[in-house]
Amino acid sequence: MASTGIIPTYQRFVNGVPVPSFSRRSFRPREKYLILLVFFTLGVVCFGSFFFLPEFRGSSGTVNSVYNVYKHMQQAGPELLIPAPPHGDDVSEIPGGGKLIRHDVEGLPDPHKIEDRAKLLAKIEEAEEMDRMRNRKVLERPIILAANSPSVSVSAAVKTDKPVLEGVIEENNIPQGQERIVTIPPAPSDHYPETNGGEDPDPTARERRNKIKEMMRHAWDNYVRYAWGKNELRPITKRGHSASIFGSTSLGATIVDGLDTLYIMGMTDEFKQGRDWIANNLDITVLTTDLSVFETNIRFVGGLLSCFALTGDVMFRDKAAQIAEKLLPAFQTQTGIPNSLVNIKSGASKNYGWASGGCSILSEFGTLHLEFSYLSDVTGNPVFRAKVDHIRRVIQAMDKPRGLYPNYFNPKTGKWGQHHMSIGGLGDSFYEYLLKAWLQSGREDQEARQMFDDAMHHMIQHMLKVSTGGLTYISDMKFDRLENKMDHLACFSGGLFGLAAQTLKNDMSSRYMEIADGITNTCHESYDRTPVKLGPEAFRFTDASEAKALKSSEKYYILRPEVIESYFIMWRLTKDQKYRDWGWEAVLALEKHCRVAGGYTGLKNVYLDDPPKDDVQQSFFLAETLKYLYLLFSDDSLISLDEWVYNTEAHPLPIKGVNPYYREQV
Ligand code: DMJ
Repeated sequence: MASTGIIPTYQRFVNGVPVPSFSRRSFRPREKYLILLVFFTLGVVCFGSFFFLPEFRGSSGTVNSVYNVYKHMQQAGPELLIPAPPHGDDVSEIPGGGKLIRHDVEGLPDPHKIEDRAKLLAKIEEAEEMDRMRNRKVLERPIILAANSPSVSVSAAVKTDKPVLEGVIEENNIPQGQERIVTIPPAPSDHYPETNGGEDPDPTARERRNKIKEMMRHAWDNYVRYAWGKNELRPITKRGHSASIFGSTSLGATIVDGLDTLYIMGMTDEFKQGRDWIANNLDITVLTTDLSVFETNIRFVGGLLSCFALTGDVMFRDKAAQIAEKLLPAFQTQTGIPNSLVNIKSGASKNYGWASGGCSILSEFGTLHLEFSYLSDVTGNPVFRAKVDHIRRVIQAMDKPRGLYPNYFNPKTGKWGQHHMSIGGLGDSFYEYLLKAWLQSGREDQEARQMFDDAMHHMIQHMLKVSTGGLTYISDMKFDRLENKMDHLACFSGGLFGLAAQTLKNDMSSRYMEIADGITNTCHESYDRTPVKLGPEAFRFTDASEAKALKSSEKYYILRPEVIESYFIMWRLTKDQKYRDWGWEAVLALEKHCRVAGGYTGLKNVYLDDPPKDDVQQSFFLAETLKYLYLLFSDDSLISLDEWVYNTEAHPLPIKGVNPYYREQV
């Protein structure tokens, strides 16, 4: 008799006769449903438990959790179901250093237990490292062991817990007194070490440095008060301002650009305030507008990477990577040379129409190398370095008119545009990044140094001039014609030649130093020959006039840093007091003519006693001008030139192999 109850009996009947269960071939539909239900419930419980494991619990909700679980399962691969058998004498790296050996002999420790132990050890090490980070003062020098043994090679660096300097120094490799050292890993914390030191023994220098810190406070506080989150401040009308280079959106450019200056000056509260704004608000992925690849790279990517290096806070690194990824579509051109502008939403990119019929610009595509290389090293993602290496290959393979690099390159045809050459606007930082790529690489990127020396050789031959009054300058060149003018932008080259002279002693170095001294002097003259003692945007050399602007469109000063940058570098290299004196003249002039109640403004005509003001506090005033002034009056240990290289926006990036703050992914 068939069961009529609600609960099934699982007894089958054939013609009313009970059939023994062992002879059954299949289940009844109700039984099948029940078994399926049991398996389904078990599956849900097992899978769901992943989400409650503390390791997988995401801080930002379900989507993260699902993604984390998915990632972990992906990583686990087949071992998720079948544990991998012990496999020979398997040696694996333990995160944080050391080696783990798994044996394949029965009775020896279970490999999974060893792995657990390794994970535990790694966690302990991580916790200890965080403790060390909390207790360490930033920019503290690593422990240095005297280089007694002349036989230790630079590449045979010893990895230890502590940064150690040892070994021989070779010309053209690591500078005197420097060696390869262990890098400090990124830290997930926001417990920043304080910036200490850098105080000069000279009391006047200390006093002046304090004054510059006060200027930074004035610039920053007013930005916070009147333009917080906007790109820049209008210090007279006391509101936000956005130059076209930032698109129309508020991206907090002043925060990102000025943040490492706050850090270096030890303005901890302000730094924290800026850091939190970046963490919570900076998101360029929502933009629908065009951004300048160059400006976004040097100010945003460079600024964030500098803060990452200084603090170890991975938030900065991740934001930098997120932004740089959004720039990558600009590289999708026939030659791989990026366009100037990229639309963040669509990925479409283009060049400026005025740039020799839609060319890419040398100083723009040539000023990505430092940030992109470093980004690859700290993220472990090779895509960024591949892009700039490709640019290098394309440019290097090109024929160069008289050995010079024109300012324009057509990314579609692979040909140069108009043959205009300059170490000022449109060319400048391309040359800067050749020298600095070599420095940043710990002097391993010999190709970059060679390209720099070749370019300078031809520039000296064709474009370097000395005026009737004895002023050294580098003119622009348009096809065969020299234009006897120098941009304010070109004044950084005083420091650049100095750095080139000092970092490699060869047959060019003394000539480089003469030029460095000459150009920095000329740029100072361009300041000194104005009533306000701040220099014009460009100055010319004629029979009647030297180092003065002649066109009204060249007479403005927009708080630019380049002249002061050269004072700073030349001071560090030569210790000639005149560079500090000139820097102080600039401070007095800035205070007298550019400081207003709401911050600092540019001037429209430096040849007037009381020039009209432009009402813009440029973000590079905080990033560069004030930073270089502060460092000019600090001692050499603060952001040492032996350990750091400044990107073109004055954001210091660590030198590979000699600076423990390099923090590459290992
Ligand atoms: C800065 O944004 C950078 O230095 C860039 O290389 C050109 N100059 C401006 C400031 O003058």
